[in-house]
Amino acid sequence: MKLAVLISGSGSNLQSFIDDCARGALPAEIAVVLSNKPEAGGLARAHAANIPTLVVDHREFESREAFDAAMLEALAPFAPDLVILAGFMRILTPDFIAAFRSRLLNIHPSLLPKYPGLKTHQRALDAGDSEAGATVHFVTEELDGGPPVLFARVPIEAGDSADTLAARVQLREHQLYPQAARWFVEGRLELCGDRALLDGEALPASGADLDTI
Ligand code: NHR
Ligand code: GAR
Repeated sequence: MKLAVLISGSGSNLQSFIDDCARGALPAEIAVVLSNKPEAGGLARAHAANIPTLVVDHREFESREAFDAAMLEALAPFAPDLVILAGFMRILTPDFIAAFRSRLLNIHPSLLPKYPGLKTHQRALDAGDSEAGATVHFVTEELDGGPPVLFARVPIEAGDSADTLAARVQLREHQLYPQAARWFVEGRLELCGDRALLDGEALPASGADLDTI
């Protein structure tokens, strides 16, 4: 199965995919890495792993529709079976989502449905939450609202800042995301209407818990 990984930043989640593919833990090939930012650190990770890269800079387009059309055109020759949003920071238009419906995953740094959108760690701290986490979900038109697949909880500790919490959550992300992708690559995970199915059975509304699978 061929993956396309979309990034905007350092690409530590991309690295977990590169490493898992290399050691055979994820039976897939990363066909291409696309960044909307020319300076994204993840591009160097892709180069180091001999993975083709694309830069489609959103600032060069007049509209979200034009930007998404350019990404679709750039990705088309690689014919990805699964598109992985890994710290990709541009909201996608319905046309992009339609092109990859049911084969588009995101990792979001909160326990969805809590804290969709940005600044999740600061919001969890401000709310006095005792735990945070990350959730892998199918991407739909509704921002961070597509069916959850798999989540991992992370404790919030006294003295945490958004940065220390983010670092703790990211360590779990690197286990969580390849596991969800593995289910998809193995043909066990599918999107059916507004539910995610694993082995043909509906997953819980908040997804499966990485600690209990
Ligand atoms: N697109 C759709 N249609 N649906 C989702 O669920 C999406 C999506 C695109 C990205 C990732 C998401 C996250 O995990 C994601 C999910 C960016 C923003 C955002 O507000 C919000 C959520 C997510 C990603 N982006 C600003 C925008 O105007 C730009 C912010 C920036 O460039 O730093 O696009 O959190
Ligand atoms: C990850 O923590 C991911 O959950 C988050 O950005 C980070 C990317 O790190 N995603 C979002 O905030 C999406 N809006 P990485 O570039 O090192 O993988």
